[in-house]
Amino acid sequence: MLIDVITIFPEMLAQPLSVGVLGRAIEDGLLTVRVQDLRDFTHDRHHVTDEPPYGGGPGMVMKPEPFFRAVCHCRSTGPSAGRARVVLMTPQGRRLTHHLSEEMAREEHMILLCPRYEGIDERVRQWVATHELSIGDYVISGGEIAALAAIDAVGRLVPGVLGHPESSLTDSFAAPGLEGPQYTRPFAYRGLKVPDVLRSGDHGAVDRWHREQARMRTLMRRPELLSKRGEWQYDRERFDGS
Ligand code: JFH
Repeated sequence: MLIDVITIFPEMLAQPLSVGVLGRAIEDGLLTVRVQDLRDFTHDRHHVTDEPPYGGGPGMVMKPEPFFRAVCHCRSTGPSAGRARVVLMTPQGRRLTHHLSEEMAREEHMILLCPRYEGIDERVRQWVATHELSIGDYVISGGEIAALAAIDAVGRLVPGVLGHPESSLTDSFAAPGLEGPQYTRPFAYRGLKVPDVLRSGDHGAVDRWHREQARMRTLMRRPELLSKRGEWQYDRERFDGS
C-alpha cells in the first residue's frame, strides 16, 4: 500500500512513522508513506499556502492551488492509474472506526490531505477529496495527528504488518467488545497479586475468566457495544450505518 500525506509540517510525520510496528512495516516495504511538503507545490517566492477568508471572519484558510497540484503529482506518480482514495482530514468527516480502517486497508493508494489554520478552501473538499475523515469529536490543531492515527490503524491491517495474524483479530473493536485485564510477572508486587486462576494451568478456566472479565468491562464502560439480547454485537456500522 502507498500512502501520500500532504502537509505544511512534514517533520511531524517522520518520527512517529519510524518506530514500532509501523516503522518495521515501512522498513520491510509492506507499506510506503511519502510525506509531501505542500510548500513544494506553491509557485510564489514566499511559498504561501494560506489566505484570509472571503467574506471575512477569523484566522486563515488554506489556498486551493497547492493541494490541487500536490494531489495531481501524487496520483501521477502512484499506482492504480490515478484511482487513489483522496482523504481530507476534518472534524466534519466520517468517524474513524475499525470497520472503516478495514475498508481503507483494501486500497492500493491513499492520499491524505492535512489542513491547518481554520481549514481549507471548499473547492478542495468538493473537487479533490473523495472522502472526509475525522478521528473523533474534538478539535485538534490540524490534520497531521489525525492522519497519523489513521495510518496507524490502517497500516496494522495491511497483510504481513503484524507478525501474528490473530493478534489483530483479538484487539478491541476487532473482537467484539472491550478487552479485559492483563497481567505479567511478578506474581506479587507490593502485596498486589495476580488472580490465581491465571496461574492454575487450567486453560478452560483461564479462557472463561478472560471472557467474563471482558464482558463485565464492556457492560460497565461501553454497554452500547452489547446488543439488547446481551450477545456480542460485532460491528454496529454494518447494521445501522452510523
Ligand atoms: C483541523 C481547526 C476547525 C474552527 C470549533 C468551532 C470552529 C481550527 C485543520 C480532525 C479531528 C480535526 C482537524 C482536522 C484538520 C484541521 C483546526 C478546525 C476550526 C473549531 C478551527 C485545521 C482540525 N477529528 N479533530 N480535529 N484544524 N472551528
